Amino acid sequence: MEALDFKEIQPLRDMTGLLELARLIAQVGGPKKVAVAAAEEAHVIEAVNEARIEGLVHPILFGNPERIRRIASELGIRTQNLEIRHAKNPAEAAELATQAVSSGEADILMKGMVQSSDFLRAALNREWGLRTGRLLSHVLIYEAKGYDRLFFMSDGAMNINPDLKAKIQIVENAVTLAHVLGVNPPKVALLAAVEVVNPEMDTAVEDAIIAKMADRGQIKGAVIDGPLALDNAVSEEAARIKGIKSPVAGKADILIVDNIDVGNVFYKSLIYFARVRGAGLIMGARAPMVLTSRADPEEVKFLSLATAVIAAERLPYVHEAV
Ligand code: COD
Repeated sequence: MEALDFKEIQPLRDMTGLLELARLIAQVGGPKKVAVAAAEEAHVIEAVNEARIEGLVHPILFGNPERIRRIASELGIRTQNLEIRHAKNPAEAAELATQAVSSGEADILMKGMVQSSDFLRAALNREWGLRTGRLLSHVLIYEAKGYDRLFFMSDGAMNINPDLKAKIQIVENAVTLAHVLGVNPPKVALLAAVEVVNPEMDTAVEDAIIAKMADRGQIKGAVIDGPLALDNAVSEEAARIKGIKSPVAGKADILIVDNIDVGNVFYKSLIYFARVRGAGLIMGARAPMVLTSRADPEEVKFLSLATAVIAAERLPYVHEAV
């Protein structure tokens, strides 16, 4: 019998399916190694420990060993099961965890109790970081009531105010993650407040340029349109009422926002008000990176790890196919 590989998969439609695939990958190939930068935070320890018990990951925790052990004990976690490595401060923990991934010792990098900007700067370090020459960007993956598909939203956590060139790479990174989760080709909506190209709205003009580039085959692997307002991107009825004729309208898988403020409020509204199950990954680096907000619920961190396990396994196949 041929060995089971994960080159071809069915499109994942919800977090339950995503978790099942992550479990299967770990069953077949063993747990992925995850290097955690500054692990002295309860939600992080809980999430990596749950993923460890499920066999998804083998965590290597960088930080203050005493504090990590104390938090773990308070959570009822047996510390002898954890691999802990000393770092004298969060910046050093970010450096050591990043090096564990860039040296190939670990498969996934995860942010703990360290400022996002310090964590990201470590990943961008020219000597020992995880740069590929591509833009790094954050993608949120979430499921929503009443929809039979996963949504991808970017970028609400890394790129502050992307220009046209950066926005194109943000689209491409989100498309790569959709392919990783079997959604191929995904439908991409470039979000704006309007669905007409208003010359006074620079970002809507950029959206129209990106859509035209996609039409001409300059961006591959996805069906792309914009500008589209959120309602007519995800509701076929809204698109019909507004008379929008577009293969993406009402059917979008990927939602691209203009800047970090829009994306971050979008992300946190979903998690706090709508209580959706979500996960976040940084794409574009040499390995998947889990960057969740320090206050994010443990489930977001756990699901992000599961997504990273799939990405660590499938990214080489997805890159091969391009
Ligand atoms: N991808 C690849 N390379 C990048 C990126 C990127 N997204 N951003 C910067 N670089 C490279 C630049 O090309 C340059 O070579 C070097 O990194 C430094 O660039 P600067 O000076 O523009 O970058 P920094 O160090 O000032 O900032 C980069 C951050 C990622 C730290 C910054 O963009 C940031 O703070 N983003 C917001 C993070 C955040 O607070 N998120 C909160 C939500 S969790």
